[in-house]
Amino acid sequence: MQVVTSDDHLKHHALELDSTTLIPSWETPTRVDSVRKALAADHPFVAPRTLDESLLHSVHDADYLSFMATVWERWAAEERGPAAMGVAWPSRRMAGNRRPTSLRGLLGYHGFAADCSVVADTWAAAKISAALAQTAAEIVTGGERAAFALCRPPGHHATRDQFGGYCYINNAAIAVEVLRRAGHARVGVLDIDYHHGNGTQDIFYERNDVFMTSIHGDPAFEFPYFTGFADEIGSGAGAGFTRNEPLPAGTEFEPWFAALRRCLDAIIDAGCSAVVVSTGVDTFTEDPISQFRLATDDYPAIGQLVASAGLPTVFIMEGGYAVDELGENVAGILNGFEEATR
Ligand code: Q9C
Ligand code: ZN
Repeated sequence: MQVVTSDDHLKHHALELDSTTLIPSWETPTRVDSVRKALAADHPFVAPRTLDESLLHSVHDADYLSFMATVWERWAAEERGPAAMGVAWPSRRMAGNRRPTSLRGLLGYHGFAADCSVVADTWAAAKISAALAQTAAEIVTGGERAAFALCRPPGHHATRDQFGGYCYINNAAIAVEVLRRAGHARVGVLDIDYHHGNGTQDIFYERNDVFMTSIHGDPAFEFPYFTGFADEIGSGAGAGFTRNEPLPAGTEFEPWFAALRRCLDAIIDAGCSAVVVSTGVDTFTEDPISQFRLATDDYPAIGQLVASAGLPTVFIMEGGYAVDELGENVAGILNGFEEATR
């Protein structure tokens, strides 16, 4: 399977608030090395094509995009330290829909979590990451059965107008738009990252041309805490086109895999003609920030099941922080998929 990858992520390494200390983000540059090492022998690496900026505008609001393009410059001019992040976010019983003018205000307005900051090279890296997703989707619309975008930074937490959860541009949504523009009338999203794909859900919540599914740590205890409950099913034209599978801490492979079957069945039943897999492997038992118990040996079966749907498939890298095993776990999914399609 073609793996779309680039070195342009390397200079992006944000800081995150851990308890009361700013630490280097768990979302590290070394993650890409781990995945490349595990894929190098069996899969060709290809470079990204030029980003089609109109895709960014299909997925994100114009005021968010213009803010993100200039936030680091503004931050550096005000000399506020090594990483730009908010201190206050619109919250319950605040109207929350008026856009402030100051840098501090805008960082809160266009962000939603203190685990995520902007450094000098963040926006450049995020745009390349989006180009990786675009390219993988174009490889699939060009006739390949599947492709993998080794995206970094990840994307599934980024909403139409907010960064958070290590995500700035929603790469999975970019891939969906490429598939839609190429004529796929309805596209499924299978978000298997440990965390709820709140950003992807937000972007497509009122649409019936995208069927969004996510399996994740129950937001009652896990980040992003406020979305991903089973009763979130879409609204307006999109009612019934979102499916959430929140699961308890300590979930093992068997119940997790049963949830995956339900999601894939729902995508097939909805008549989707292509699928985007938000491929997080922070479901791994040894993940340092997550609480599911999948084993390295479990990952090939995930790829096999996804392949059994028979659909053109775009895999997008999301989370996974056990860096030593990250590559092997991703390779398990992709190799399982390929073995089942051979
Ligand atoms: N102390 C993705 O997997 N912050 N994002 C955790 C840990 C939230 C993860 C803080 C994790 C976001 C793409
Ligand atoms: Zn995650």
